Order: sequence, then structure tokens, then C-alpha cells
Amino acid sequence: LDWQSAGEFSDILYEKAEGIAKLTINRPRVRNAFRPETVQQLCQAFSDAREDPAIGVIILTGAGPLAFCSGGDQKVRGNGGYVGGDGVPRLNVLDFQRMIRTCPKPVIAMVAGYAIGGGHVLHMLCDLTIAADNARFGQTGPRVGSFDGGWGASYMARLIGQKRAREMWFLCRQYDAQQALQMGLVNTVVPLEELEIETVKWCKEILANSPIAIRCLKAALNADCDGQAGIQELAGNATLLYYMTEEGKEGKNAFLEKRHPDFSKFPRLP
Ligand code: 2NE
Repeated sequence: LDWQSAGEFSDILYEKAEGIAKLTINRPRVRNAFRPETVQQLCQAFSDAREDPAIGVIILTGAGPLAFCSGGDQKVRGNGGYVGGDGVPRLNVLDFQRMIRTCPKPVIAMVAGYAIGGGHVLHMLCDLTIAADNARFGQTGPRVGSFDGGWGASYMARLIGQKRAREMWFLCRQYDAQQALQMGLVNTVVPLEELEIETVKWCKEILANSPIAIRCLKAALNADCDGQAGIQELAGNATLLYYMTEEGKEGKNAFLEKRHPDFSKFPRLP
């Protein structure tokens, strides 16, 4: 694809092409570990991709063949979070997790090399994961003095089962791409040199399908795990669709025309 830059950032690359937005964590010297600024920039670009009606699918990836993301940058970890240039400790990757989860557009993790720690959680939260054959997956929290007890634990168990999730967190082992495929952590494994070609192919297949059907399905699949927040997301789609009906418009029009609404012409379906 002919990727066009969609914004200049210090820690990420942000590009668009043919209905696809691509966010690349660009800190390969530290295996694409994120610091607060990295996450702020990811949130900014992601928000742009969500708002852009020309974009239908978002790819999240890491620069270079060695890593997707190695989680929080341990060199800037302070008391109470990761410390950015402003001196304030943050765990703002949790905000980015929620953005991925609630985005009505599919988000695809394109993983070459390590997806480790908080980077592993990010790939899990993406709707699909396309892995290169050199990909390696794992959690490190209990080894480095951290953990993610949110989606990082509970959604992992939904993906790979309780026994495997406990194994992954308690032992902090690494798993190769084929093991990840067998566990249901990733959708497919391809040779490294075909990673982007294959990911774009999946994006284009999604783009050919109905955007409203896809956004409702994403919300429905989330709702099964996400409690009241999941129901809110699913119900928001019902409101969106209702606004598109003549029945919904009658209520608004009556208010604006200062008259009583006439819903009598709309059927009470069984
Ligand atoms: C990723 C991994 C397995 C790669 O190993 P390898 O052998 O390929 O590379 P190496 O030599 O370990 O790393 C290369 C450079 O990247 C830095 C390293 O320190 C090294 O730099 P120098 O020391 O040579 O200057 N680097 C790698 N990962 C980093 C990181 N996360 N922060 C800062 N620098 C990093 C191996 O590097 C590894 O295991 N990395 C650590 C993974 C990790 O523990 N991540 C944090 C988990 S906790 C978390 O992410 C989190 C959470 O649990 C809850 C909320 C938010 C975040």
C-alpha cells in the first residue's frame, strides 16, 4: 500500500492508505516499550482514526522485526506509574486499552517479534492478531513487579482458558507463534516477510463487509465480557439504528415542530 503520513509524532508513526489506518510504536531500541508520551500519541492518532469516516480498519504494530511491544518502559517506571517529561506518574496505557476495546472499527494487531508484558495485553485486546513466524508472546509482570488484573487477566482467560491464563501469568514463560496459534491467542501465523501483505489482505476483506454489521458484532462480542460498559456500547448501536428510522425521526420532528408526535402509523411488531 501507498502509506501516507497522517501526523508527525516522536514515539509513533501514523499512516493511512485505502481505508486503513496504521499506528506503529516506533521505539525499536527498547523493543517498542511505551512511555507515557508514547501512549498519549497512540491515543491521539487512534482517536483520529476512529473519527475519520474514510477509515474502516486500524492496524496496531511495532517498528522493526524484533518487537511488537515490550510493555511499559521500565527505565521510566516510578512510584505509582510510568513517569513522562512532566514528572507525573501514569498508567495511561489503560486508557488506550479502553479505546481499542470500544472502537466500533476493527483493530488488528500485526505482531513481529516480542509481544510481552503490557505489549502482550495490547495485542490481546485487538480484535484480531496476525503473527509473524518470529513472534513471541508472554507476560512478565510477576517477574518485574507488575501485573494487569483487568482485561489482561480476565480477557486472557476468555481467550485461552483459565488454566492457560494462570500458567501464562504465574510462570512468565514465552510462547512462540505456533504455540500461540494453538492456544487461540492469534488468528494466523505467516512468514515475517509476508506479515503486512497478509494483514492488509485481512483488512480489505473486512472493508468489503457491512460496517454496521461489524460494529454491532464487535459490541455484542464485547458485551458478553464487559458488564454494564459492554451493554452501554451495544445499546449505543441500537440508538444509532433507531435514529435512522422514520419512527425515531417522528419524535424529533414533532418536538422541533412543537406538535404532539404521531406514532400511530408505526407497527407494534410481534
Ligand atoms: C522484550 C524482551 C524479551 C527482548 O529481549 P532481547 O534479548 O531481544 O532484548 P534486550 O537486550 O532485553 O532489550 C534490548 C533493549 O531494550 C530494552 C532493554 O533494556 C535493552 O536496552 P539496554 O539495556 O541494552 O539499553 N528494553 C526491552 N524491554 C524494555 C522495557 N519494557 N522497558 C525498558 N527497556 C526495555 C526483553 O527485553 C524483556 O523481557 N523486556 C522487558 C519486558 C517487561 O518486563 N515489560 C514490562 C512488563 S509490565 C507492563 O508492561 C505493564 C503492566 O504490567 C501493567 C500496566 C502497564 C504496563
